[in-house]
Amino acid sequence: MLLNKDIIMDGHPTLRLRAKPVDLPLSDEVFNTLKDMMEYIENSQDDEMVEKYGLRSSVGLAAPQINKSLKMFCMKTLDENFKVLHKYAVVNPKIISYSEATTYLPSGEGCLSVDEDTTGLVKRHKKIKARVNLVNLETKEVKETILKLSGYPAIVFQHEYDHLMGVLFIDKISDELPESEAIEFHYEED
Ligand code: K3U
Ligand code: NI
Repeated sequence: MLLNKDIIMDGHPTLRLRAKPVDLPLSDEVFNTLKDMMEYIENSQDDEMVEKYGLRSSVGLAAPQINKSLKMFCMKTLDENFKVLHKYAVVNPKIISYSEATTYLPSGEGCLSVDEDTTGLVKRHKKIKARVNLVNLETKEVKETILKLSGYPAIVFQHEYDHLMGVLFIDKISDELPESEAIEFHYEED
């Protein structure tokens, strides 16, 4: 089971590498790593597990963050309307097109590999289209898929994708985003 101590922090050289493509078919080792990454995200969204293990809540985790320089990440989040679940274990993704229109999270982005107190506004494409290999974490089946995402899930995807390129959100923080439209999203429904 992955814990906070397994996550490397800004300053570690692995976070600045371009990750290597994952060999397909998936090895058992890589498959088990993806399962561990998704388990971390799910545990981090469970109040009891957060309390018990002191986890930092997250909606995504990329392999470089656990010191594995491989092109793969997991994400699990609802869309901004709390309607559609976007749960993906992604291998060798490539963003093939994106909207000119941009957006950002008005509450700012954070990152498990950056000090908890650091947040910032980051301009992201509002819509993206990516070619990915989606891994079924029950069956180990891998399916090449075109993912079309918009809004909050697209922001999470771009944040994780950046980790595979050696880029952190702190590299992209802007003070003002006049030409972007803030996404209407709140972490908790009260
Ligand atoms: O954004 C976070 C969040 C946590 C609980 C509920 C809702 C949101 C926490 S930070 C996060 O999830 C990072 C994870 C990282 F760094 F490992 F990739 C991903 C992320 C943060 C902000 C915007 C998009 C993605
Ligand atoms: Ni991050």
